[in-house]
Amino acid sequence: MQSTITQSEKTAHYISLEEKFGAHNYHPLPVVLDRGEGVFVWDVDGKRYYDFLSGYSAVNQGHCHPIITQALIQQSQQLTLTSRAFYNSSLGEYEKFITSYLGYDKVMPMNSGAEAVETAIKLCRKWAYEVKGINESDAIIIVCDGNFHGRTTTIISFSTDEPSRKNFGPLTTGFISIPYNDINSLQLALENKNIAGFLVEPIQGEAGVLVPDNGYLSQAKLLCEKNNVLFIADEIQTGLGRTGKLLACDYENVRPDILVLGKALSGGTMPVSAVLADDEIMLTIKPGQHGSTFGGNPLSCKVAIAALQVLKDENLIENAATMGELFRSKIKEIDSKYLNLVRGKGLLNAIVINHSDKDAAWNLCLELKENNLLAKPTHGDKIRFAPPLTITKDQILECVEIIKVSLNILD
Ligand code: IF1
Repeated sequence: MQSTITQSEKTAHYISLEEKFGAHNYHPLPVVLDRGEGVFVWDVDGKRYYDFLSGYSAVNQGHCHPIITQALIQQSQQLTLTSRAFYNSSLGEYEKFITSYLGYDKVMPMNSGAEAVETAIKLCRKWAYEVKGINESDAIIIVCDGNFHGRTTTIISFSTDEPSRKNFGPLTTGFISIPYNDINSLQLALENKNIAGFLVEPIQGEAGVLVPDNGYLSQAKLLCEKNNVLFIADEIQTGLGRTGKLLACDYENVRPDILVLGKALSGGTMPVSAVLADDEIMLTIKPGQHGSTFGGNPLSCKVAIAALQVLKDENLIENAATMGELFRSKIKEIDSKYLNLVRGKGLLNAIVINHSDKDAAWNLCLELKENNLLAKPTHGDKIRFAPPLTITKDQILECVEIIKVSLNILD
C-alpha cells in the first residue's frame, strides 16, 4: 500500500511539471517513462510495459538498440556537427550507403519528417517548373483526404483534419485533396495539366491505419507516369520494415519518384529524415536553394547507417511480416462485441472499438496500461498497435492475451 502511494506521487510529480511548464499541445496517457530496452519501456516506478506505439513507429529496431547506441556514442565523441559549409567524413559514406540500400541516385538529408515532406514538395515544384515546364506558381500537388504529413504551415494547408488546420492560416495554396483509395478521383484530377505530383501515404497512419485496396498504389503510379506527374511516397511511418516489407510500396512493386523517410531511420534515437530521388529530380535544387543546419550531420549519418544495417542483419522486416500475420489472426479469434475489426500490414495495425461510450478506446488504453501494455487511441475509436519489429512470437501471444483480458473493462 505504502509503495503504491509513493508510486503515484512520483508519477504525479512529473506530470505536473509538464502540465505547468510545457505547452499543452498533447494529451498523453498518464504514464511517465524512464527507460527502454527492446520491446519494453519502464515507468518511473519501475513498472515494465510492452511498447505498442514505438515512438509512432520510430523505434522499429527496439529501444536503445546496442549497435545503434554504440554508433551514436562513438560518433558523438568524434564529431557531431560541421554544417554543410564544409564536407565531413561521414556524409558521403552515408549517402552512398542509403542510396544503394534503397536504389536511388541521390539523397537529400533532413531531420524531422515534416521537414523532409516540405523538401519533397519543394523538389516537386522545382522539377515541375524546370523540367516539366509548368508556368511558375501554377504547379499543383494532389494529396489525399485524411492525410497526415506533419505540422508545418504548408503541410497543414492541405490537411483535412480540422484541429490540425483551424486558425493557423493564411495557408499555402497549390494543393488539391481527393478521396484516398479512389483511383477514379485520381484519374479525374490528373486531367489538369498543371499537376506536378501526387503525394500519398501507402497506408494512412493517422487516419487509423487505412490500408488501400490491392492495386491502388500500382495503378496510381501508372497514372502518374502516363501524365508525367511525380509519385511522392511518404513512407515516414510505413517505411523501413514496419509493414513487413522494406517499403510499403514494395507490396505493389511501386518505385516512388520521390521517397520520403524519417522516424526509424535513426531507430528512434534522434531526428533523422531523408528524401530520395534520381538525378533528373534531385539536381533541380542547386546550392543556396535549400538546406538545413543539422541535415546530414555526422552523428545522424552514423546513426542512420547503423539503424539501416540492424534492420537487415536482424531480419526485422521478415519478422514484422510474420509477427503481424500472427497478431492479426490471434486478435480476430478474440470474441468481443466491442472489437469491430483489426486491420493493418506487418506490425502497423489498428483495432476499431465499437462502443456507445465515446471514451471507450481511451478507457481501454488505460486498462491496457494497467496490464502492462502501452498504446494510444486515434480518432476516438481506433487504437494503433505498432510494437518494435524485434518482438517475438511468445511476446505477441502474451500481448494478445493482455488485449483480450483488458477488453473486459468495456462491459
Ligand atoms: C505528432 C500520427 C503517427 C507521419 C507521416 C510525416 C510525419 C508523420 C506519415 C511527420 C508523423 C506522427 C507525428 C505525431 C503523431 C504521428 C502519427 F498519429 F499522426 F499518425 F506516427 F502515427 N508523415 N507522424 O506519420 O513527421 O515531423 O513528426 O517527424 O505527434 O504529431 P515528424
